[in-house]
Amino acid sequence: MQTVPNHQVDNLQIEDDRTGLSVECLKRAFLDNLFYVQGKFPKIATKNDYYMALAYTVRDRLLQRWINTAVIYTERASRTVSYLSAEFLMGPHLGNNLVNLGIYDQVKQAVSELGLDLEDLLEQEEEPGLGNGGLGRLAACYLDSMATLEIPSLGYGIRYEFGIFDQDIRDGWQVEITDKWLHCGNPWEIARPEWEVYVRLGGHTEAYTDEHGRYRVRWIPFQVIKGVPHDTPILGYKTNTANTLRLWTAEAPESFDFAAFNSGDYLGAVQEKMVSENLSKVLYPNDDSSQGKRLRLAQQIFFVSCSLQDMIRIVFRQNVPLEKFHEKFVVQLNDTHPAIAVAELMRLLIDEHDMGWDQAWQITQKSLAYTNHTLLPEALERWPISLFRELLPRHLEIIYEINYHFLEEVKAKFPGDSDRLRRMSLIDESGEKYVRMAHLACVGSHSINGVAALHTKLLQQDVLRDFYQMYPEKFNNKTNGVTPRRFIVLSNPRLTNLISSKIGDNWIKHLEDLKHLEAFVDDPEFCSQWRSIKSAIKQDLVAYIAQQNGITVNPDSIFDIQAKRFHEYKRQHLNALHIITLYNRIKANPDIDITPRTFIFGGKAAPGYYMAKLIIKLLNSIGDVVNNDPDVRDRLKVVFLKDYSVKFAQRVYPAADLSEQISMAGKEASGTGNMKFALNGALTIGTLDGANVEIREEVGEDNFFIFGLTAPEVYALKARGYRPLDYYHSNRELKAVIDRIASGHFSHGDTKLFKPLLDSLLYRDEYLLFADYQAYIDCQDRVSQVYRDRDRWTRMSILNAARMGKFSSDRSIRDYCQDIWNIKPVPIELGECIQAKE
Ligand code: CR1
Repeated sequence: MQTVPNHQVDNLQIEDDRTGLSVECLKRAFLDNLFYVQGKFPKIATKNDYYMALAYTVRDRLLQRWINTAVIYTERASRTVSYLSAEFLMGPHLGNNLVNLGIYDQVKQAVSELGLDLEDLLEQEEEPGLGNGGLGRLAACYLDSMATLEIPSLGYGIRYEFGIFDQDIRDGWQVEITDKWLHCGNPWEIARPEWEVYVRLGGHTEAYTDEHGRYRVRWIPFQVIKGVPHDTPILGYKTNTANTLRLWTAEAPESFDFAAFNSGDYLGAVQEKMVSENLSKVLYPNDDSSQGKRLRLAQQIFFVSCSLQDMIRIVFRQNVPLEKFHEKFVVQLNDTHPAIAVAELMRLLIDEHDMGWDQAWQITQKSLAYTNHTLLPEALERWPISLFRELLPRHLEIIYEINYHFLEEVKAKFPGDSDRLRRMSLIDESGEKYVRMAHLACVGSHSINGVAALHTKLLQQDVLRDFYQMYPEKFNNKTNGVTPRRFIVLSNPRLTNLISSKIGDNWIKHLEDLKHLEAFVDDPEFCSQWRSIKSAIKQDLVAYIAQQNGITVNPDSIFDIQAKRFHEYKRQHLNALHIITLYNRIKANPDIDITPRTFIFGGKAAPGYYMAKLIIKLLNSIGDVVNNDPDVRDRLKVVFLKDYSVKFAQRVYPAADLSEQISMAGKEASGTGNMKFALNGALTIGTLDGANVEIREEVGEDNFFIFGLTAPEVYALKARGYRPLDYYHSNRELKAVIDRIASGHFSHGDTKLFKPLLDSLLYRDEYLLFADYQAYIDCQDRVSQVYRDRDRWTRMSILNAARMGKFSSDRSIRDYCQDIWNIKPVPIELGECIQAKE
C-alpha cells in the first residue's frame, strides 16, 4: 500500500510520539497510549484496549493536521461548504484514516512487531451507523472527497446515541436490536461544550414595536434544549487537510430543575433532562419514507438551528459582517430533512440579528442549495400544520410570509392560473393542511439538483415540474459518486496493488486514470492475475459464509449479489422469482446443465415495513429449501448475510461477480452500490434506472446486462391499465414459480404465510415484477452463458472497472464546487502555523 510522501515528512517540524510516522515511533506511541489512555499494560489488555490505543495513536497524527487546517481557515476566513445532513454513514474510521494518512503498512508492521494483527484490531471498531443507506453514505463519501480536494467544509448532523439498529435473523425473520455504538467510547470525537447553543421549541409568539418603531416578533418558547457539538476530524487522502464533522447532542439546559428539586420533586426535576436528551437518542430507521412524527421534526429543527447558529458564531469570530453570510458559507441541504433551514435562517437574521425581510431573504436564497434524493411520493416530507404550529409557531408565521411573497411571484409569472397556485403553495390545503418541505426547499434555495441524469430529468418533468417552469435556472444535475479510497483502496488491497503495479497510483486521486487499464485487457497474464484476485476474495467470503451461516458455497459459482435496503421498488423479490425459476427447472429435470450460482443478499428493512420484512423471510425460506434439496446438488445456494453495514459492505463488494440493480425504472434516484460493485470488477444486471443509465453509457452496452421496461414504458403501461394476472396466466414458468410459493413449498406447507406478498403481486404489482419477469429471466440466462466463457467475462470485468472514472465522488464534488458552491481549494501546509498563537 502507499507510503508517506516525502514532502510531508520533510515538512514535519515536530517528529515526536504524537506526530511521528516511523514504525519505531508508532510502536512507542501505541504502548504509551495503552498505558496512559487505557490504563492497561500488555498482559491484561483486551483487544478493545489495543484498538483504542491504536485509534488514539492515529488520532494524534490527525490532530496536527486538523489544528493546522483550522488555523489556516480561520486566518483566511475561507469560504466554506456546510453540508447539512440528518445522516452520516461514516463506516469505521481507523482503516480509512490509515489509508488517507498513508501509514497503513507502517502501522501494520508496528502492531505486528508487538505480536498483534492489524486486521484483528480493525475488526474491533464499532462503526457509527448514523444513517440508513445511500443518502447517509453519500454524505460520508462527499466529506472524504471535500477533504481530499482541499475544500473547506463542515459536515453538520446529529450525534444519535443509537444509530441504525443491528439486524438479527431468527427463524428467517428480521429482528431489530438496539445499536449501542458508543458503549466502549468513541476515540474519534472531541466534545466542544464551549460552543454549545440553545434551541427553542413550542410556546407562542408576541408582536411588539421596537425602539425604532418597527414591527417585531418575540417568541416565548415552551422548552429550550441545549446542543453540544462533538467534532470528528475528516482527513483527506494524502493531503494535510483535515475538515470537521460536527454532530450535535441534545441536553437539558440545566441538569436539574432546582425549583422542583428543592420542593422535593426529584423525579420531576430529572424529567426535563430526560425529555431533552430524547431528541438525539435514536436515528429514525426509515429509508425513503416519512411518517410525520413529532420527534423527527424536533430533531430536524434541533440540528439545523444548532448548525446555523454555529455558522453565525464563526462569521462573527472571523470578523465577517453578517450581511456577507452567503459569501462565507454555502449551505447544502441533503434532501428535505434540513429544509427547515429556510425558515430558521430567516428567523435568526430577522428576529435575532435585526435584519430587514428583503435582505434576509436574499442572504437565505444565496446561501442555501437543495439536493433531492427521491422520486417516491411517500418520501416527500410534509408536516401537519397543527404539529408545526405546536412545535415551531414562529417558523410557521415566517413560512406563511414566504408563501405570500412566493405566490405573488407565481401569479405575476402565470396570471390567472389558480390551479398552479394550489399545486405550488408551500401549504397543501387539499385536506388536512400540511407544510410541503420540498417546496420550501425549492423556494428558499438558489440551486436544486437531482442525483443522476435520469432522476434530474424526471424531477423536471414530473415531481418538481411546476418549480422547473418557474425557476429553470435553478435546476441542475449532479450524478452521485463514491470514494475510491474506502471502496477499493481500503476494501480491496489486492486489486489496488495489481492496478497500481500496472498504471501507478495516480488513479486513487484521479479515478479517470483507471482507463489506462484498458491497455492490458488483452494481456493474458494480467487477465489471469485479475481473475485469481477475484477468486481469492471469493474464497474469503466462502469462509465467512461458512462461519456465519453454516452454508457451504462453491467458490467457482457465480456470486450473484443484491445488497441494499429492502424495499418493494428495489425488487429483491424479482430476484427471488429468478431463483425459484432455476429451482423449478432443476426439479423438472435434475440433470439439466445449469451454471452454478450463489445468490447472496444483505440489507435491512424498516422495522414498520411489513412487506419488506416478509420478503426477507421469503428469501431465507427459499434458502432453507434450495440449499438442502438433494436434487439441486449444490448448484444453487441462497445466502442471507445478516446485519448489513458499511464494514460488511466493504467485504461484500469486492467478492461479487454479478451486481443486481433491478429497481423498477423511474424509482431509484441514483443508487451508489451499483458504482461500488462495478469499481470492484462486478458486471451489472440492471434496469435503465438511476445511475445505471450512466454506468452503462460509460462501460459500453456490450459490458452491461440490461433488461426490462424503461421509465416512459412504465408510465405508458400503467396508463393503459396494467393487469398482472394476464402475465401470470400466459407465462408458464412465472405461473409455476408463483404456484410453488403458494403451495407452501417454502413454508412447511403453510399456504398463508406468503399470501399477502403473492396477493400484492397478483392483484396490484405496483412495481411491475410480472411485466419485467420474462426479460429478467432471459437476461439472467445470457449472464449464465457468458460466465461460462471465462476469458470474455474477465475482459468485461476489467473494462467495467477501467471505465468507472466518472463515478468517483471527487468528480461529483468538483461539479458541486464549480456549478453550485463557487468555491476553490485551500491547500494546507504542515508545520508552519502549529505554534501560531493564540
Ligand atoms: C436514493 O434512494 C440514492 C441515494 C443517494 C436515496 C438512492 O437512489 O443513491 O439517496 N434517497 O443520493 C433517499 O434515501 C430519502 O431518500
